[in-house]
Amino acid sequence: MTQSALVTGISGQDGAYLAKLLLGKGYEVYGLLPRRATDTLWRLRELGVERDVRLIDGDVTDLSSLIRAIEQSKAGEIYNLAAQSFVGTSWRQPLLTTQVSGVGAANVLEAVRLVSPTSRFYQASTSEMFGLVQAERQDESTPFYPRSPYGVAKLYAHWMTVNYRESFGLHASSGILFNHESPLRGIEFVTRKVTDAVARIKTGRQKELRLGNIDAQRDWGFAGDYVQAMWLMLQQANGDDYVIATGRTTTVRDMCSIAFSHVGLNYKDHVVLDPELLRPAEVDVLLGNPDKARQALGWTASTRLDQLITMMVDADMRRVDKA
Ligand code: NAP
Ligand code: F7E
Repeated sequence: MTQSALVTGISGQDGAYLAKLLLGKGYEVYGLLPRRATDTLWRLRELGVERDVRLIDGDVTDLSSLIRAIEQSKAGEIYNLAAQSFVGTSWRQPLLTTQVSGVGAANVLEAVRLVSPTSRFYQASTSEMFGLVQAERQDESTPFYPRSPYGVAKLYAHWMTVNYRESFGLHASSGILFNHESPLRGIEFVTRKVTDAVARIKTGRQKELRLGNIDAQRDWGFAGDYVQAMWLMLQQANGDDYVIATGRTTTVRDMCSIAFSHVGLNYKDHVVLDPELLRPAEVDVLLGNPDKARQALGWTASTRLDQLITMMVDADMRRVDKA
Protein backbone atom coordinates (compact mmCIF):
# COMPACT_ATOMS: atom_id res chain seq x y z
CA MET A 1 0.00 0.00 0.00
CA THR A 2 1.22 3.52 -0.80
CA GLN A 3 2.41 5.39 2.26
CA SER A 4 1.32 8.95 2.76
CA ALA A 5 3.00 11.80 4.56
CA LEU A 6 1.77 15.24 5.59
CA VAL A 7 4.27 18.11 5.67
CA THR A 8 3.52 21.48 7.27
CA GLY A 9 5.76 24.27 6.00
CA ILE A 10 5.92 22.52 2.61
CA SER A 11 6.58 25.79 0.78
CA GLY A 12 9.71 26.49 2.85
CA GLN A 13 13.30 25.44 2.15
CA ASP A 14 13.14 22.14 4.05
CA GLY A 15 9.54 21.43 3.00
CA ALA A 16 10.58 21.46 -0.65
CA TYR A 17 13.61 19.17 -0.16
CA LEU A 18 11.63 16.82 2.08
CA ALA A 19 8.75 16.63 -0.43
CA LYS A 20 11.21 15.72 -3.17
CA LEU A 21 12.86 13.07 -0.97
CA LEU A 22 9.54 11.47 0.03
CA LEU A 23 8.17 11.49 -3.54
CA GLY A 24 11.36 9.75 -4.63
CA LYS A 25 10.66 7.05 -2.05
CA GLY A 26 7.15 6.53 -3.45
CA TYR A 27 5.14 8.38 -0.80
CA GLU A 28 1.95 10.29 -1.51
CA VAL A 29 2.94 13.71 -0.23
CA TYR A 30 0.39 16.12 1.22
CA GLY A 31 1.35 19.65 2.18
CA LEU A 32 -0.45 22.06 4.48
CA LEU A 33 -0.50 25.40 2.72
CA PRO A 34 -1.52 28.60 4.52
CA ARG A 35 -3.36 31.17 2.41
CA ARG A 36 -1.05 33.89 1.16
CA ALA A 37 -1.67 36.75 -1.29
CA THR A 38 1.49 35.92 -3.26
CA ASP A 39 2.81 32.78 -4.95
CA THR A 40 4.77 30.71 -2.42
CA LEU A 41 5.39 27.59 -4.50
CA TRP A 42 8.63 28.68 -6.23
CA ARG A 43 10.80 26.24 -4.29
CA LEU A 44 8.62 23.23 -5.17
CA ARG A 45 8.73 24.45 -8.77
CA GLU A 46 12.56 24.76 -8.76
CA LEU A 47 12.81 21.16 -7.57
CA GLY A 48 10.29 20.07 -10.21
CA VAL A 49 7.72 18.67 -7.76
CA GLU A 50 5.03 21.37 -7.66
CA ARG A 51 2.53 19.21 -9.54
CA ASP A 52 3.30 16.06 -7.57
CA VAL A 53 2.35 17.27 -4.09
CA ARG A 54 -1.25 17.48 -2.88
CA LEU A 55 -1.85 20.79 -1.17
CA ILE A 56 -4.37 21.19 1.64
CA ASP A 57 -5.52 24.65 2.68
CA GLY A 58 -4.65 25.09 6.37
CA ASP A 59 -2.63 26.83 9.03
CA VAL A 60 -0.87 25.47 12.12
CA THR A 61 -2.57 28.10 14.28
CA ASP A 62 -5.97 26.63 13.28
CA LEU A 63 -6.53 23.26 14.98
CA SER A 64 -9.61 22.43 12.92
CA SER A 65 -7.66 22.76 9.66
CA LEU A 66 -5.02 20.38 11.04
CA ILE A 67 -7.65 17.82 12.02
CA ARG A 68 -9.09 18.02 8.51
CA ALA A 69 -5.63 17.71 6.90
CA ILE A 70 -4.77 14.58 8.90
CA GLU A 71 -8.16 13.02 8.17
CA GLN A 72 -7.90 13.81 4.45
CA SER A 73 -4.29 12.70 3.99
CA LYS A 74 -4.50 9.59 6.21
CA ALA A 75 -0.80 10.30 6.73
CA GLY A 76 1.29 7.71 8.53
CA GLU A 77 4.10 10.28 8.90
CA ILE A 78 3.54 13.91 9.87
CA TYR A 79 6.42 16.38 9.62
CA ASN A 80 5.86 19.71 11.38
CA LEU A 81 8.17 22.15 9.60
CA ALA A 82 5.90 25.22 9.75
CA ALA A 83 7.38 28.17 11.61
CA GLN A 84 8.08 31.87 11.70
CA SER A 85 11.70 30.84 11.33
CA PHE A 86 13.63 34.12 11.08
CA VAL A 87 15.31 34.88 14.42
CA GLY A 88 15.56 38.65 13.73
CA THR A 89 11.81 38.98 13.14
CA SER A 90 11.04 37.11 16.34
CA TRP A 91 11.91 40.20 18.45
CA ARG A 92 9.62 42.37 16.33
CA GLN A 93 6.76 39.80 16.22
CA PRO A 94 7.26 37.79 19.42
CA LEU A 95 3.63 36.80 19.91
CA LEU A 96 3.09 35.70 16.31
CA THR A 97 6.33 33.70 16.55
CA THR A 98 5.04 32.07 19.75
CA GLN A 99 1.71 31.22 18.14
CA VAL A 100 3.18 29.74 14.94
CA SER A 101 6.49 28.21 16.03
CA GLY A 102 5.45 27.22 19.57
CA VAL A 103 1.68 26.75 19.95
CA GLY A 104 1.46 25.64 16.29
CA ALA A 105 3.45 22.52 17.18
CA ALA A 106 1.13 21.82 20.13
CA ASN A 107 -1.82 22.11 17.74
CA VAL A 108 -0.28 19.54 15.39
CA LEU A 109 0.45 17.20 18.31
CA GLU A 110 -3.14 17.55 19.54
CA ALA A 111 -4.50 16.82 16.07
CA VAL A 112 -2.28 13.71 15.82
CA ARG A 113 -3.40 12.54 19.28
CA LEU A 114 -7.08 13.08 18.48
CA VAL A 115 -7.24 11.82 14.89
CA SER A 116 -4.35 9.44 14.25
CA PRO A 117 -2.36 8.56 17.39
CA THR A 118 -0.43 5.78 15.63
CA SER A 119 0.99 8.19 13.03
CA ARG A 120 4.64 9.11 13.44
CA PHE A 121 5.44 12.77 14.20
CA TYR A 122 8.54 14.87 13.50
CA GLN A 123 9.14 18.25 15.15
CA ALA A 124 11.58 20.71 13.54
CA SER A 125 13.58 21.70 16.61
CA THR A 126 16.65 23.87 16.43
CA SER A 127 20.14 24.59 17.73
CA GLU A 128 18.76 28.04 18.66
CA MET A 129 17.45 26.28 21.81
CA PHE A 130 21.11 26.05 22.97
CA GLY A 131 21.53 29.83 22.50
CA LEU A 132 24.01 30.91 25.16
CA VAL A 133 25.79 27.61 24.91
CA GLN A 134 26.40 25.61 28.07
CA ALA A 135 28.93 23.21 26.49
CA GLU A 136 31.61 23.64 23.84
CA ARG A 137 29.98 21.00 21.58
CA GLN A 138 26.22 20.71 21.97
CA ASP A 139 24.56 17.30 22.05
CA GLU A 140 21.21 15.84 23.20
CA SER A 141 22.11 16.23 26.88
CA THR A 142 23.37 19.85 26.74
CA PRO A 143 21.15 22.21 28.80
CA PHE A 144 19.11 24.72 26.78
CA TYR A 145 19.39 28.52 27.08
CA PRO A 146 17.46 30.18 24.22
CA ARG A 147 18.38 33.78 23.36
CA SER A 148 15.43 34.94 21.21
CA PRO A 149 11.62 34.72 21.21
CA TYR A 150 12.09 32.21 18.34
CA GLY A 151 14.37 30.02 20.47
CA VAL A 152 11.95 30.20 23.41
CA ALA A 153 8.96 29.26 21.21
CA LYS A 154 10.88 26.33 19.72
CA LEU A 155 11.89 25.13 23.18
CA TYR A 156 8.20 24.98 24.17
CA ALA A 157 7.47 22.98 21.01
CA HIS A 158 10.39 20.65 21.75
CA TRP A 159 9.21 19.90 25.28
CA MET A 160 5.62 19.40 24.09
CA THR A 161 6.95 16.81 21.65
CA VAL A 162 8.85 15.03 24.44
CA ASN A 163 5.80 15.31 26.71
CA TYR A 164 3.36 13.83 24.17
CA ARG A 165 5.77 10.95 23.58
CA GLU A 166 5.99 10.27 27.31
CA SER A 167 2.33 11.01 28.20
CA PHE A 168 0.46 9.43 25.30
CA GLY A 169 3.02 7.06 23.80
CA LEU A 170 3.12 8.94 20.48
CA HIS A 171 5.93 8.04 18.10
CA ALA A 172 7.19 11.64 18.28
CA SER A 173 10.72 12.74 17.45
CA SER A 174 12.47 16.05 17.83
CA GLY A 175 15.27 16.78 15.37
CA ILE A 176 17.57 19.40 16.87
CA LEU A 177 18.92 20.68 13.58
CA PHE A 178 21.81 23.12 13.34
CA ASN A 179 21.78 25.75 10.56
CA HIS A 180 21.28 24.27 7.12
CA GLU A 181 21.25 26.16 3.87
CA SER A 182 20.81 25.69 0.13
CA PRO A 183 20.09 27.62 -3.05
CA LEU A 184 16.45 27.59 -1.82
CA ARG A 185 17.28 29.41 1.44
CA GLY A 186 15.23 32.54 2.17
CA ILE A 187 17.04 35.75 1.21
CA GLU A 188 16.87 37.11 4.79
CA PHE A 189 19.24 34.46 6.20
CA VAL A 190 22.91 35.38 6.19
CA THR A 191 24.30 32.74 3.78
CA ARG A 192 21.78 33.49 1.05
CA LYS A 193 22.00 37.25 1.71
CA VAL A 194 25.73 36.91 1.06
CA THR A 195 25.54 34.64 -2.01
CA ASP A 196 22.84 36.81 -3.61
CA ALA A 197 24.95 39.93 -2.96
CA VAL A 198 28.06 38.26 -4.40
CA ALA A 199 26.18 37.58 -7.65
CA ARG A 200 24.84 41.14 -7.80
CA ILE A 201 28.19 42.75 -7.00
CA LYS A 202 30.02 40.55 -9.52
CA THR A 203 27.57 41.58 -12.26
CA GLY A 204 27.62 45.29 -11.34
CA ARG A 205 24.08 45.39 -9.92
CA GLN A 206 25.12 46.17 -6.33
CA LYS A 207 28.17 47.84 -4.72
CA GLU A 208 28.24 46.90 -1.05
CA LEU A 209 26.84 44.32 1.37
CA ARG A 210 25.71 45.49 4.82
CA LEU A 211 26.06 42.90 7.59
CA GLY A 212 25.76 42.75 11.38
CA ASN A 213 27.89 40.50 13.59
CA ILE A 214 30.35 38.79 11.24
CA ASP A 215 32.22 37.20 14.16
CA ALA A 216 29.24 34.94 14.92
CA GLN A 217 30.03 31.25 14.32
CA ARG A 218 27.63 28.68 12.95
CA ASP A 219 27.67 24.94 12.24
CA TRP A 220 26.34 25.10 8.66
CA GLY A 221 25.24 22.11 6.60
CA PHE A 222 23.27 21.43 3.40
CA ALA A 223 19.45 21.19 3.68
CA GLY A 224 19.36 18.32 1.18
CA ASP A 225 21.41 16.20 3.62
CA TYR A 226 19.37 17.26 6.65
CA VAL A 227 15.93 16.22 5.37
CA GLN A 228 17.27 12.66 5.07
CA ALA A 229 17.85 12.70 8.81
CA MET A 230 14.22 13.75 9.39
CA TRP A 231 12.98 10.76 7.42
CA LEU A 232 15.41 8.36 9.13
CA MET A 233 14.12 9.43 12.58
CA LEU A 234 10.60 8.35 11.65
CA GLN A 235 11.84 4.92 10.44
CA GLN A 236 13.14 3.99 13.92
CA ALA A 237 11.22 1.69 16.28
CA ASN A 238 10.66 4.52 18.78
CA GLY A 239 10.54 8.30 18.79
CA ASP A 240 13.62 10.09 20.19
CA ASP A 241 15.63 13.33 20.04
CA TYR A 242 18.65 13.77 17.78
CA VAL A 243 21.22 16.52 17.16
CA ILE A 244 21.84 16.95 13.42
CA ALA A 245 24.98 18.94 12.60
CA THR A 246 28.28 18.78 10.75
CA GLY A 247 30.49 19.03 13.86
CA ARG A 248 32.40 22.01 12.40
CA THR A 249 31.89 25.73 13.01
CA THR A 250 32.83 28.75 10.88
CA THR A 251 32.52 32.53 11.30
CA VAL A 252 30.20 34.59 9.12
CA ARG A 253 33.41 36.41 8.07
CA ASP A 254 35.03 33.20 6.75
CA MET A 255 31.80 32.14 5.04
CA CYS A 256 31.83 35.55 3.25
CA SER A 257 35.43 34.99 2.23
CA ILE A 258 34.52 31.64 0.61
CA ALA A 259 31.59 33.22 -1.26
CA PHE A 260 33.40 36.29 -2.60
CA SER A 261 36.60 34.49 -3.52
CA HIS A 262 34.62 31.95 -5.58
CA VAL A 263 34.02 34.73 -8.15
CA GLY A 264 37.44 36.36 -7.73
CA LEU A 265 36.41 39.10 -5.27
CA ASN A 266 37.70 40.07 -1.81
CA TYR A 267 34.91 40.40 0.77
CA LYS A 268 36.87 43.17 2.54
CA ASP A 269 36.31 45.44 -0.48
CA HIS A 270 32.51 45.13 -0.27
CA VAL A 271 31.26 44.23 3.24
CA VAL A 272 30.14 47.17 5.37
CA LEU A 273 29.38 46.64 9.06
CA ASP A 274 26.00 48.05 10.06
CA PRO A 275 25.18 48.30 13.80
CA GLU A 276 21.46 48.39 12.88
CA LEU A 277 21.80 44.70 11.93
CA LEU A 278 23.07 43.59 15.34
CA ARG A 279 20.54 41.56 17.35
CA PRO A 280 19.24 42.46 20.86
CA ALA A 281 20.83 39.22 22.11
CA GLU A 282 23.20 37.15 19.99
CA VAL A 283 23.98 33.46 19.75
CA ASP A 284 27.75 33.85 19.39
CA VAL A 285 28.75 30.31 18.54
CA LEU A 286 27.09 26.97 17.73
CA LEU A 287 28.89 23.66 17.27
CA GLY A 288 26.93 20.43 17.21
CA ASN A 289 27.97 16.91 18.13
CA PRO A 290 26.11 14.56 15.75
CA ASP A 291 27.53 11.30 17.20
CA LYS A 292 24.14 9.93 18.27
CA ALA A 293 22.65 10.47 14.79
CA ARG A 294 25.67 8.77 13.22
CA GLN A 295 25.45 5.76 15.50
CA ALA A 296 21.65 5.35 15.71
CA LEU A 297 20.55 6.56 12.27
CA GLY A 298 23.69 5.98 10.21
CA TRP A 299 23.46 9.66 9.20
CA THR A 300 26.35 12.02 8.49
CA ALA A 301 26.52 15.40 6.78
CA SER A 302 28.01 14.77 3.36
CA THR A 303 28.40 18.34 1.99
CA ARG A 304 31.31 20.57 3.08
CA LEU A 305 30.72 24.30 3.68
CA ASP A 306 32.85 25.38 0.70
CA GLN A 307 30.83 23.04 -1.58
CA LEU A 308 27.56 24.41 -0.15
CA ILE A 309 28.49 28.08 -0.48
CA THR A 310 29.87 27.72 -4.01
CA MET A 311 26.68 25.82 -5.01
CA MET A 312 24.64 28.77 -3.65
CA VAL A 313 26.79 31.41 -5.38
CA ASP A 314 26.52 29.53 -8.68
CA ALA A 315 22.72 29.32 -8.35
CA ASP A 316 22.50 33.05 -7.60
CA MET A 317 24.78 33.87 -10.56
CA ARG A 318 22.34 31.94 -12.79
CA ARG A 319 19.38 33.78 -11.25
CA VAL A 320 20.81 37.27 -11.75
CA ASP A 321 21.86 36.40 -15.30
CA LYS A 322 18.25 35.42 -16.08
CA ALA A 323 16.67 38.46 -14.37
P1 NAP B 1 11.28 28.41 6.08
O1 NAP B 1 11.91 28.35 4.74
O2 NAP B 1 11.13 29.73 6.78
O3 NAP B 1 9.83 27.70 5.96
C1 NAP B 1 8.85 27.85 6.94
C2 NAP B 1 7.54 27.35 6.37
O4 NAP B 1 6.50 27.49 7.36
C3 NAP B 1 7.05 28.11 5.14
O5 NAP B 1 6.51 27.19 4.22
C4 NAP B 1 5.94 28.99 5.70
O6 NAP B 1 4.99 29.38 4.74
C5 NAP B 1 5.35 28.04 6.71
N1 NAP B 1 4.47 28.71 7.67
C6 NAP B 1 4.68 29.89 8.30
N2 NAP B 1 3.63 30.19 9.09
C7 NAP B 1 2.74 29.17 8.95
C8 NAP B 1 1.48 28.91 9.51
N3 NAP B 1 0.90 29.75 10.38
N4 NAP B 1 0.84 27.76 9.16
C9 NAP B 1 1.39 26.91 8.27
N5 NAP B 1 2.59 27.11 7.69
C10 NAP B 1 3.27 28.23 8.03
O7 NAP B 1 12.07 27.47 7.11
P2 NAP B 1 13.06 26.24 6.81
O8 NAP B 1 14.45 26.75 6.77
O9 NAP B 1 12.52 25.41 5.71
O10 NAP B 1 12.94 25.43 8.19
C11 NAP B 1 11.95 24.42 8.36
C12 NAP B 1 11.68 24.23 9.84
O11 NAP B 1 12.89 23.87 10.50
C13 NAP B 1 11.21 25.49 10.57
O12 NAP B 1 10.32 25.06 11.59
C14 NAP B 1 12.46 26.07 11.18
O13 NAP B 1 12.14 26.85 12.31
C15 NAP B 1 13.20 24.80 11.52
N6 NAP B 1 14.66 24.88 11.53
C16 NAP B 1 15.33 25.40 10.47
C17 NAP B 1 16.71 25.40 10.47
C18 NAP B 1 17.50 25.93 9.30
O14 NAP B 1 18.70 26.20 9.48
N7 NAP B 1 16.91 26.06 8.12
C19 NAP B 1 17.42 24.87 11.57
C20 NAP B 1 16.69 24.32 12.64
C21 NAP B 1 15.31 24.31 12.60
P3 NAP B 1 4.99 30.93 4.23
O15 NAP B 1 6.33 31.15 3.61
O16 NAP B 1 3.84 30.99 3.31
O17 NAP B 1 4.80 31.76 5.49
O1 F7E C 1 22.06 34.31 11.13
C1 F7E C 1 24.66 36.79 11.82
C2 F7E C 1 23.50 36.67 12.78
O2 F7E C 1 19.77 34.69 10.22
C3 F7E C 1 23.27 33.62 11.34
C4 F7E C 1 17.30 29.94 11.15
O3 F7E C 1 17.14 28.99 10.13
O4 F7E C 1 19.29 28.86 11.95
C5 F7E C 1 18.78 30.09 11.48
O5 F7E C 1 18.93 31.10 12.46
C6 F7E C 1 24.26 34.52 12.04
C7 F7E C 1 23.69 35.24 13.26
O6 F7E C 1 20.48 32.36 11.00
C8 F7E C 1 23.72 39.28 9.37
O7 F7E C 1 23.58 37.66 13.80
C9 F7E C 1 25.42 38.86 10.64
O8 F7E C 1 24.64 35.22 14.30
O9 F7E C 1 21.38 33.23 8.92
P1 F7E C 1 20.87 33.68 10.22
P2 F7E C 1 20.22 32.05 12.55
O10 F7E C 1 19.83 33.25 13.31
O11 F7E C 1 21.39 31.27 13.04
C10 F7E C 1 18.66 28.34 13.13
C11 F7E C 1 19.30 27.02 13.45
C12 F7E C 1 17.19 28.31 13.03
O12 F7E C 1 16.53 27.46 13.60
C13 F7E C 1 16.53 29.49 12.38
O13 F7E C 1 15.20 29.16 11.98
O14 F7E C 1 24.66 35.54 11.14
N1 F7E C 1 24.52 37.89 10.86
N2 F7E C 1 24.96 39.74 9.74
C14 F7E C 1 23.46 38.11 10.08
N3 F7E C 1 22.33 37.41 9.91
C15 F7E C 1 21.42 37.88 9.03
N4 F7E C 1 20.29 37.18 8.83
N5 F7E C 1 21.63 39.02 8.32
C16 F7E C 1 22.77 39.78 8.44
O15 F7E C 1 22.93 40.81 7.80
